[in-house]
Amino acid sequence: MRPRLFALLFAAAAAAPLPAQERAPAPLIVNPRGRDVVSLDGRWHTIVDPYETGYYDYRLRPSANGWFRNQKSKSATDLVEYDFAASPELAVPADWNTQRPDLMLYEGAVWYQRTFVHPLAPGRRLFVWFGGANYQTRVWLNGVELGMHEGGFTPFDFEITSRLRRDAPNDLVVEVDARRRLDAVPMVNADWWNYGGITRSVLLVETPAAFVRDYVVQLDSRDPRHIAGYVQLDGGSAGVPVQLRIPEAKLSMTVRADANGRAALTLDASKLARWSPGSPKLYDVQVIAGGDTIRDRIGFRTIEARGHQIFLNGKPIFLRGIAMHEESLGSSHRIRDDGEQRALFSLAKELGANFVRLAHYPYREETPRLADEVGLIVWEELPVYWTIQFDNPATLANAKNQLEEMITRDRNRASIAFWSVANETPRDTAPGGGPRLAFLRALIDRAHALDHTRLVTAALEHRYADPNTILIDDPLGAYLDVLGNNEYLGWYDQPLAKTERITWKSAYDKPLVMSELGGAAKAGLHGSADSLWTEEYQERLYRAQVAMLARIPFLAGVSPWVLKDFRSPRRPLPVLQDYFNRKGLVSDSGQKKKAFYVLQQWYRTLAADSSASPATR
Ligand code: GCB
Repeated sequence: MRPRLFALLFAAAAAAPLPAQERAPAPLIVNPRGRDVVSLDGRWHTIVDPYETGYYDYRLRPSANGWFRNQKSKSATDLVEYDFAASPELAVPADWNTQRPDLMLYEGAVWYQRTFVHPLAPGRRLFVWFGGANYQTRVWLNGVELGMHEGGFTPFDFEITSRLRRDAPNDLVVEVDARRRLDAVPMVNADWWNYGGITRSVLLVETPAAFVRDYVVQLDSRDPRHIAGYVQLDGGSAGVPVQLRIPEAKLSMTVRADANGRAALTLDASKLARWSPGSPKLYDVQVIAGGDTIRDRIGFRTIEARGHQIFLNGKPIFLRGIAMHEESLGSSHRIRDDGEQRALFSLAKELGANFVRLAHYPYREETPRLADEVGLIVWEELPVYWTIQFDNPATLANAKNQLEEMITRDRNRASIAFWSVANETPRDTAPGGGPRLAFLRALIDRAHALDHTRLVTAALEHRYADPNTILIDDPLGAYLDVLGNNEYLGWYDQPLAKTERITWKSAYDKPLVMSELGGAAKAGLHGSADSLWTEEYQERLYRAQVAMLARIPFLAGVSPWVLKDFRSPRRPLPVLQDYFNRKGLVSDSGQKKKAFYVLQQWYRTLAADSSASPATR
């Protein structure tokens, strides 16, 4: 009887509409670390829940003893079948997969629990902010659901002012479900490890009653002698004076917020030094409103696409790039701190890069800040990868939400030049377009509406017009500012000798970034330059690619695939792969392969030459 009842309830729950509180959270608090915050990082109690026992207990019969309430048995007959306090701990922020061998391939639900004490003075507000948790996250405070978030790589927050116990420990319970789903973004199939868990920091953010929720302080793309932007206040803030200060440049302005708490900013920027990879100048910026002060470090630069060139601060630039995953050198886990990300950026710099493609999803919030600091131009990407449900409105709403969170989070970062809306999404079968084109156009429009100071791109696929001609004519190209294209001549697309005779053509007068190219090699495997998997073959492939790329007249940059070997469940070949994609220029432990030096040599030559395109020399 019971199992049957449970099955019925299970089916009912699966079909039930989402209750009201399961909306996406309110607009983000931008730059939470710009004010004093309390970190909730550390060891959290966890329960692995493959059958979603905790969730169905909540949704179907939200009993007094449900997991979300973190209850203890109150009497000898009070049945409580879980115990957070006695359950093992996991580190936050970190993926769970690499913390315990039994979790390496786990993709279900894990419940996290911790307590905190936070005395909050009357009139102050408190938020709990998550830097990112993969993939679906549900949060309860003191037994009350705060909400749910979908998407593994972008931040979200909940206000907890009225739910907080001011003088007693508060119970924070979080369910993270890493299951891949057909309607999700990304979908079920991807070439990287599906790292689950609270992979990024959790913060308590305390604010005054009226506070700075969001702000944009960027050069006006139409008139870069000025800063144009706005400050958005939250909480009864009409008429509140809002001040923007850049002390080093002796710049300051004050304006009053309108009835919606919004204050438009314009400020003379003619004396500000421009940010560039060679001179990554950042200014201390303060936004002050009522009792709230936010500090940031912001760089100022322009980025444009004209004809087939990209211009940084009005000068043509060739992007000497490298693509990467957010995975650490050495231990190969989801990157947890600045040090691990810096190690990847240092390698990119050693290669001679001025550009990084942060594939295939938004990285930690701190990462574009590091790129600002070290001087790397960034391509940031949404995980709209391969095939997703382009005809599903809920999938589009989800992708749009992730796009909005990414752009809202990062649009004050000078390093970010490109918003990429997709990677290798196959064309619609109808020549004029179909659901895929409509879906991606909606994302492009949204990106342009949210930010007119950056270029929108996507990594496209090409086709052969004839055996000697590759044509970039994906209908999506018409809507992009810059074309990305992935090609694997010499690897998936054989033979390598083809690179000598191929001519590249484009249907668009737009810059092209070759967003992927490459081939695999097992570090330390030496042999014939005709045999796949040897360092010598990969080296030969890079030489042939460089020779071909240098002949593409509309090429504005490259980001070969990939900086470091990375974990992927799609790569099982024993000895050669062992569940790693081996297209890295360095191995997972950081050992440089021969091809690294080929690319480094090319980048040195390019850096020494000021002309913007290799094809013009
Ligand atoms: C691609 C994908 C990338 C893969 C790569 C590969 O085209 O964009 O995510 O990892 O190919 O190695 O096959």
